[in-house]
Amino acid sequence: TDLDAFITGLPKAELHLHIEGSLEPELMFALAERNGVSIPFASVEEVRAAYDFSNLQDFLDIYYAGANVLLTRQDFHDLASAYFARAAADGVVHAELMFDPQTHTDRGVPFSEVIEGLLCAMEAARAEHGISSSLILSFLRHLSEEAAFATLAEAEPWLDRIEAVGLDSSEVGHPPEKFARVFAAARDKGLRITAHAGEEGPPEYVHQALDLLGVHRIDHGNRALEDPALIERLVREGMTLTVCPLSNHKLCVVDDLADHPIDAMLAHGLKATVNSDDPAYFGGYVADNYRAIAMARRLDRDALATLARNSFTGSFLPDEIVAEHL
Ligand code: ES4
Ligand code: ZN
Repeated sequence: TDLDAFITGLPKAELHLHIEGSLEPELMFALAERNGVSIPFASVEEVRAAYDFSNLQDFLDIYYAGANVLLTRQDFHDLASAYFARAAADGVVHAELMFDPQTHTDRGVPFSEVIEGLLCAMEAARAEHGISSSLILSFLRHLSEEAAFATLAEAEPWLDRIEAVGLDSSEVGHPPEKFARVFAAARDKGLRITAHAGEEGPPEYVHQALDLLGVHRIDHGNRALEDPALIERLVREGMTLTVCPLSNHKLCVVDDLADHPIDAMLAHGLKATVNSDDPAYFGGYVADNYRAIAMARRLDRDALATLARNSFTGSFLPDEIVAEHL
């Protein structure tokens, strides 16, 4: 349709994408076989049927189980290559990939295998698809501060190839304040900062991400809308929110996509963006997210263009490169 073509044709940056969340069931089976790893599913259909979540933790349990098939640098390369091919077809020209090293190092997979596989695919994506990309190392917030410090130390040899650090996994009960010191250390190393906040957690966690982590953007941020003073602050600071409509629906952050607050965010003057989060698990890549939210909220082309523009201004690209994309 015309709308599909318009959305695909809009140059977009993807700012909120967990590369482990782009593991499609078909690749999960192929890697399970290649690596001799058993998975708790008999078929691709059975995997897809299990993707029926009522909250974030339901999803995370399955997402971490799926990641068990990833063992070698070739696996991480193949995973990211598949994502880039799909993103290119959607009109993504720049992608900032989150990866969860602890999900792999805790299973005995060396940090080097994870990151070298991803970096190899990123280089190929530039050559094959003209997509630029960078890496965001995300700490798992259900694990300890000490474990996050150990992960930052392991990343040391690759810090010139890591753009930012992030914070993901189970939000409630693991507030940003738990990681204030490790994020200060990351900032001292010149890394940029992002954190999931206000997905399931309260507005207070968004305040903490700003005050205690020094974030340059907020992943999700939906629940900031419950706090008028916080909205005003996010607008004043020009803070980008990386919103993920299909994720929000699948994880019951919103009951119905028709009630999604994306246009309310834009109306407040918030710098909202549209992203896929974990596309293999939530039923679509970035263009699917634009399409779904455009239909559900009757967004016009101006609004879609604003969302796409925000994805560049909210990126960690240098200002002069951002300007080339506007
Ligand atoms: C995630 Cl949707 C979401 N929220 C928090 N942590 C995550 N890790 C992967 N996807
Ligand atoms: Zn996320």
